[in-house]
Amino acid sequence: MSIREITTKPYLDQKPGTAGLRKKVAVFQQPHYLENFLQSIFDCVPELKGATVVMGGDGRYHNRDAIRAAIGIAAANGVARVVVGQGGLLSTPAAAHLIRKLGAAGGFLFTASHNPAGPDGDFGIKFNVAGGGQAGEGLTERIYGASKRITRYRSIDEVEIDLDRRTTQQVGPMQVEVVDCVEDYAQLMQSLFDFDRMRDWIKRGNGLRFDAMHAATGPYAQRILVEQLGAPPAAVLNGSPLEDFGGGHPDPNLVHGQHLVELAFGEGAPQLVAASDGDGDRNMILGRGIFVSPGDSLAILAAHLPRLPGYRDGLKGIARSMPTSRAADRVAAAMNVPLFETPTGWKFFCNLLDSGQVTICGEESFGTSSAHAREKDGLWAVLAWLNVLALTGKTVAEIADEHWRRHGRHYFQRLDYEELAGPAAEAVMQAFSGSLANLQGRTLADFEVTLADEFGYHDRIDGSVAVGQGLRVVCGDQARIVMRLSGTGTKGATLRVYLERYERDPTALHWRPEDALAPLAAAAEKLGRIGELTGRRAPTLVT
Ligand code: VG1
Ligand code: CO
Repeated sequence: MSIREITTKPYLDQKPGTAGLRKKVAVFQQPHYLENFLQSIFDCVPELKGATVVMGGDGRYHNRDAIRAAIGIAAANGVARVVVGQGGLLSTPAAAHLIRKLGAAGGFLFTASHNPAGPDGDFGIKFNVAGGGQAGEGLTERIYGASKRITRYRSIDEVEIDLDRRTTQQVGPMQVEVVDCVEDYAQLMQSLFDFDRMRDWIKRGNGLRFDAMHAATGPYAQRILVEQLGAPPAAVLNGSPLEDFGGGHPDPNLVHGQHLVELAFGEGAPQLVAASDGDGDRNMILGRGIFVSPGDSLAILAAHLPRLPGYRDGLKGIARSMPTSRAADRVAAAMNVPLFETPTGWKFFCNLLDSGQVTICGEESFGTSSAHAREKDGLWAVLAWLNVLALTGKTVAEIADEHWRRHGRHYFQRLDYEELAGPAAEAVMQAFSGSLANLQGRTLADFEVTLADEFGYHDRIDGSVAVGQGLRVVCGDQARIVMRLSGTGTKGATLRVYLERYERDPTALHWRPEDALAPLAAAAEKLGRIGELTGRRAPTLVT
């Protein structure tokens, strides 16, 4: 193996967003673009040398080429062993688990999550550190800094690797082990949930449908739901991973998962209808005639978790991202465990998980997971729900209803204004921010404003501070409006407006969220002057 030093010039746009670096495929295909970023990681993380590194992706277009390039760069940078999922596939949670299980020094996850794929779609890379969690803010900044100064990268001449054969191959002194992408993950799930009980539940004829959206979770769902839990093969929809995700948009929400909503609300609906996203870290949960909002899902799972095998010791604490509904706060209070509020992005949960302070975490963006991994985990959430259904013998609607009657209901909606011109999106943030100063004590849509500020986070474990993490108007426990700009888009700017309203009167538990939240939507529009500044009369996406 001959190592080459290849001269390169920096690209100045390799700043990772909320979760990794995401760009159009064409951007990643520019000469040395991917190599520059990978080498910048190696330059900032010397621990990778002589260690094990995990690699895999969500199977999208450019995945195999990227893995080959990464193997070459890893070999030239002195990595001892690369462990890669067969076919180049690993869901994000499975990769996080492998990193942890193998004691790897890190992992490269080739994914742009739920963003569409194909030659005209998006590509991306997440770098996860030892332990399995995403690189934190500090390291991410250093990598970005290195990418702006890079002048050379190291690679080897030819990488000849068969990604489809489960064997150990040699690339110079480096070992490349191609592993079954599901096995370790499936074992982990078996250690957390009551598979016998879930099998019985399915055997008794309770219907289940899981949509893998032609992305990473297909093989996982096939092995776990069909082969291990005995669900009929038809229970898994779109189970074969495709490079373009079948032309779809693997974002499990009310818009891109509308066919699932129709299924759940239609005649003879299955008891549980679910989906995950491109890289398998998000989840959507529906039952007969009901959609479970992600904030409710977090709260309900937290309340039930101690009854599931992997969590019998009880909960240490619950964490949620700031915009996520405060339904989990009620459960934490009732269970007498701490509740942590962090900025958007899973990386902010990792220190809390590592230090054993929380057991379950969630985000409103269809992300839920527990201390079993350092990433959100779509299939985990589906199995947790399945286990709760099997354990209680109740329906999803009954479980949600009981929860609301006990804790009250947090109506929640997120309004996304996508592909805005950057300055227009900034102008809305400015307008909203400008209105915060004199809001306190005033009445907003019938609620009294108790706090209006910009959210910042002080991580007590590593002392880091994250500022500018979203603008919020809080009306006590009653209501909230939050505004922030997305950090995952690849086209223009996306403005996210989050609305939340709490009701505990038994007669107010079954409103339509859009009706319950209409006054807050109007208030947000007014404070941010959204229509005037963006020319948009309505959001592009409501979830
Ligand atoms: C979005 C979500 C955030 C999530 C992130 C990555 O970020 O809001 O909650 O952690 O995507 O999820 P943003 O900055 O666009 O709002 V994934 O499934 O893309 O890894
Ligand atoms: Co994802």
